[in-house]
Amino acid sequence: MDVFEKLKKAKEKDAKFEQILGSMCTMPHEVARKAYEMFIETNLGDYELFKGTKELEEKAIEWVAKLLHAPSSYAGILTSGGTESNITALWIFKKLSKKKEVIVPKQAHFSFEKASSLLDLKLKVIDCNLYMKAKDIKGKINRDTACVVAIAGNTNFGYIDEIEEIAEICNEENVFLHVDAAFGGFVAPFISKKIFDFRAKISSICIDGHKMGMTCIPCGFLLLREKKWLEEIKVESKCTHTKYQFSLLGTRPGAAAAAVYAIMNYMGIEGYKKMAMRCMDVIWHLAKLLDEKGIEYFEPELNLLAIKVRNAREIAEKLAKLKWYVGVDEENETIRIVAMPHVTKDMINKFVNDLGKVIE
Ligand code: 0PR
Repeated sequence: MDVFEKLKKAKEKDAKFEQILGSMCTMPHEVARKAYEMFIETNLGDYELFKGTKELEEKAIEWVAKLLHAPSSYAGILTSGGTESNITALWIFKKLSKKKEVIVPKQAHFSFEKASSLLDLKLKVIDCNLYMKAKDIKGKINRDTACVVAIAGNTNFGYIDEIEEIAEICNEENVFLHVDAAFGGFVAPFISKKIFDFRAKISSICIDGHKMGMTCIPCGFLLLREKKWLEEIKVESKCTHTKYQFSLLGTRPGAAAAAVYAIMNYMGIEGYKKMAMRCMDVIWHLAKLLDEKGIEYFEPELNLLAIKVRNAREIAEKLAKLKWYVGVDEENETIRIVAMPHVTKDMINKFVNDLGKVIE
């Protein structure tokens, strides 16, 4: 068999985006795909060889820095996504503070467990309800605290923590605050009045291009309030043209930088705003249909809606048999729908109809 025939056969086994309702990824935009292909061979690990690609990376970082109101002292890193960004933030703050405890809300993404294991950090998990409020961390910061993590768009509910208020506390207590906006970063600025970025007294923030940024996987950004903090992870890259690296990964896809640069320029703020509003329209449509059927859910804040069910795992498996792939949260007994750009009202209509049959 021709190898491309084999590839086709493999792809046939993959779920199609017309069936995927619980993912935070989406079909990359045509413009991003084209740019990715053009830069497929470039390596930002040796950026002295790829000066043009490096410029695109810098411009893409500038774009998100502006979106998130970074001060002029900022530095940014293009990463492979939320996991790498979160690990890198904690790596830097562990080194700067020389402390080993990190405060995270109960809803924090499991990438913080990876960071804790890799960096030998102790996670102090705040048992907060749905999202983290300022009062939840009162009295929790102590001499061992390196950093606090807050979330703008948590994985389970899409809720935004009380970041402005939490930032005030962290500032008073002199501890770093990292904001995980991997999911919410490309939606909240356009549809929410909440301040979760550098306008609050945060230390760092991550935002993912391969989620609501509509670019190709892998793409995330980590922004730091102070450029000098990058020195903590500076490594001499001895055998390349490039003298220093400031990232966890060595070889890094320049194609990711080109793709995200291209799509940001193509969409512009207005384009992302329109898309975020369209996604919210789909999520409100879902809420209306669930109301009509008397199915309970957690009120959505962003384009993510958690439906209350009796046995989340079982329901998700039944839905998968009908070729609907949703997120599963066994702890809260919910199934998660994320209205990513590929999700249409038509898909939602059919899905709610099938959901009704499954939970009967
Ligand atoms: N921070 C938050 C708030 C997240 O929701 C996620 C991923 C991450 C960090 C980590 O990002 P990367 O996976 O890019 O490193 N949240 C989703 C999850 O794990 C990602 C996802 C994507 C899930 C596609 C399913 C799927 O099909 O639940």
